[in-house]
Amino acid sequence: MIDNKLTIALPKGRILKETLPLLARLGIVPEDDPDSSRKLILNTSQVGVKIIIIRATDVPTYVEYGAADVGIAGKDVLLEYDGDDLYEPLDLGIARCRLMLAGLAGNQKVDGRLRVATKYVNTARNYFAEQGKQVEIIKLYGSMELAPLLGLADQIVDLVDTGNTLKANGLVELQTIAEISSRLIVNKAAMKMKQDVIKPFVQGLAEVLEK
Ligand code: PRT
Ligand code: MG
Repeated sequence: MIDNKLTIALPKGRILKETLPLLARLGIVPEDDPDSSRKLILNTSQVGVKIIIIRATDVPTYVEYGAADVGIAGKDVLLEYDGDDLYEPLDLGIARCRLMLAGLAGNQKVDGRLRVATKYVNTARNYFAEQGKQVEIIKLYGSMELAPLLGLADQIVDLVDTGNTLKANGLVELQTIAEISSRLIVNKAAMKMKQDVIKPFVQGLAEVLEK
């Protein structure tokens, strides 16, 4: 079905907070306050433009399958995402941080294979494979900083911004794996079939970013 509507997928949390002002400058303002509303689909000040609010890790999935035409996701989420049917036309430069390898301060002896805890298992595996290192990756869903403290893992792969979280837990930065910021992603079919709406949207966002 071809229509001229635009559905934008946004993750809740810090990316949403930093994205709403950019959309507002394009004249796209949600009708309900995303912080207080329980609605998952928000109408906006522009007829036909909807915002859906979902988990950060679900944004690429909604966009790849065309359930949303465009979305905004952290590069960390995109690196980890197991699909490649997405366009990534814009770096929004928001929600910046680094994906890092970190470990306990001081020299750490590792018996046998290095154990690395992370929620970014694909990215971590690729990173160590590129270095020709055999490591054991342990999947966690949060609070990675805890793993080395309790001996669950020797090191972690996690996002670092100020470094305060690492420091507070006696961990130090070992290596930067990737510089992270949020990206606009676009469904490939929509990019062709809905050019009339998508092109001005991408262009408008690019202009807002330049100012
Ligand atoms: O559900 P989930 O927790 O996965 O995501 P969320 O809905 O809570 O989203 P949110 O608000 O945590 O944002 C996630 C996205 O924001 C990430 O995918 C990144 O692209 C981006 N981002 C930018 C960050 C950070 N900076 C960041 N510092 N996401 C998380 N952190 C965490 C980090 O994991 C660590 O625990 O903040 C802590 C480190 O911060 P510092 O300042 O102490 O170093
Ligand atoms: Mg979080």
